[in-house]
Amino acid sequence: MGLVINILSKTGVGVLAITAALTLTPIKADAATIHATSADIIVDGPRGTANNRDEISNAFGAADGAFFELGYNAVVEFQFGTPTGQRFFGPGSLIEITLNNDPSWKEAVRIEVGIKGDESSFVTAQPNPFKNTETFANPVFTFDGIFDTVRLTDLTLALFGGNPSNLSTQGATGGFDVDAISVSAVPLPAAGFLLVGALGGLAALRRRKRAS
Ligand SMILES: [Ca+2]
Ligand SMILES: [Ca+2]
Repeated sequence: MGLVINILSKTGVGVLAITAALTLTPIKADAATIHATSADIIVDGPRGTANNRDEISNAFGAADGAFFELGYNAVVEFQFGTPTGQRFFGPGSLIEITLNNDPSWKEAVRIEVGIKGDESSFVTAQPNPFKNTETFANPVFTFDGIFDTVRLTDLTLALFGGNPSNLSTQGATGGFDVDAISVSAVPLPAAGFLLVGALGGLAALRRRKRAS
């Protein structure tokens, strides 16, 4: 038995250690980018209809030029990944359809992140407000922690004015136009269990080796 355990400890432990290393490595370095895959309109607001901007699924997936207009003062919560509701960390990216287009079509949002249904968990991301008039090399928003929901609150009317009763005129921009939102996926629980399993296996093998 001593020989068998010895071989196990030399080969098995090596494999387990490599498994643990591979499991850990991608967490921060090459975290998968996940896009919005579902949304709930918490507070609706007046928006236009041109270019299918009233279609919320235009805000899902990677940036493609199709967009969803939040509507003045609207509050919308987005979730991410497949299956949706995946946990994530920052930074995030928010693509507005006329980004970097000051002075036309000025729009802004407040970005918050939190755990769905737990109001006390929500924190405000930076920059706040997030304005499409700013020049972004990369339209990034930042925050600390792990969450499952990005909440956008339209601030366009409050910051830039507009005319909610006539969304078809120049200067009445409607709310913020969301082409795409993305964040970094927290690896699925399976990865964590693998790691725990590997470490548990290591400890067990060490105990057995000592016992022999
Ligand atoms: Ca708009
Ligand atoms: Ca889009």
